[in-house]
Amino acid sequence: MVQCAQPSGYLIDNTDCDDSDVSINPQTPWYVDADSDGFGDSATTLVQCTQPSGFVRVSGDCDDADLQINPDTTWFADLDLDGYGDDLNSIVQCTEPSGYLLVAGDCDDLDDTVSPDAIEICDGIDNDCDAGTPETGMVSFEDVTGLMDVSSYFSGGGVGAPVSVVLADPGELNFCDGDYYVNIEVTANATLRGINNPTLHGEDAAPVVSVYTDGITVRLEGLTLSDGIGAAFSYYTGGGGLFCDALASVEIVTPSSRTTAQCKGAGNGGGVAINECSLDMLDSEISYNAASSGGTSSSPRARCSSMAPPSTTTPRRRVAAWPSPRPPPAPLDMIDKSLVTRNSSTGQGGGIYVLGSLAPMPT
Ligand SMILES: [Ca+2]
Ligand SMILES: [Ca+2]
Ligand SMILES: [Ca+2]
Ligand SMILES: [Ca+2]
Repeated sequence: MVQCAQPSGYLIDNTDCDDSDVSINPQTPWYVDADSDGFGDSATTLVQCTQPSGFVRVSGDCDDADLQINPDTTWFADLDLDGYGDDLNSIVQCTEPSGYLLVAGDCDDLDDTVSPDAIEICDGIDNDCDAGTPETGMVSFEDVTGLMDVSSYFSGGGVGAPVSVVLADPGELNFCDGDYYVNIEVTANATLRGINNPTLHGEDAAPVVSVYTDGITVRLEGLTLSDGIGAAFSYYTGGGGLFCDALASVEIVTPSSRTTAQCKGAGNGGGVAINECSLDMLDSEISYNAASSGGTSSSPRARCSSMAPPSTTTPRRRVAAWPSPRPPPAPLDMIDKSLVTRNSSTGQGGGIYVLGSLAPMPT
């Protein structure tokens, strides 16, 4: 417009290259954006109207050599220092905050053994931060040195062909969900724990769990013991699920799910038989067992209708071996909140048989 008086909204200066944007004019600063993340380095500027190549209007890039780092960057806290941050604990800023990472994915940022790099182990915890990785068929053992995977000791058994394992190490043996075909002799203070209701099958070769070692305490939690067959003690046989013939203490307890002995041990005490052993049962179940006092059984289940001696020919595999302290057995014979049902016997003790216990109880 050419005229003498200045019209409203007009200037003498005609150097504005973008008259539609009030922020762009000959005094506009442009910031170099070497990593092309949309944020420029405020240390290198050009002031001009038109946008220089490689420059942007927005400054604030604290690292112009890394396009991952700019004011929009999300940093994840890594409290346990395992190299993975907590998705739910983050900060958005350019400079790296102390104790934060660019990598998320830690499902437990208070446990450095849990991260996407960890290997799944049987412990009821999602170790590898992938809920799709099952614990099925896995077994772990925990002692003073920590938790280790011992699945291979138990994975070799199958229907009709159980493996024999001697648990000679004090500690806790954890079975995750699944079926295990095994006869276990426990010779040290130990807890055998089921996580998510596994079943241990004795496969008519021997009791599922047997104890012959004086002075130890054995605890069973959350396990179903199935298809074991009784062993011999004194003039009797029995204990297809649990057989204890020692001055030992056995506790069958389970705070969350029931320990169930569904073994059909022929002889006396289809499910549990103890001799001199202290037995303490809480919230447990002994059911569907059969026993007889003769060479034949009244078992309603054919698989358990015959008696067999404890397996002596199968080489026993050792989980570990070192001497354990031997406390005196606890005289704690009691049965509380437990179900003993649907057991049958032509002799003594269809479900439980006690011979020479420290404090004999009714069967
Ligand atoms: Ca950058
Ligand atoms: Ca972490
Ligand atoms: Ca972690
Ligand atoms: Ca786990």
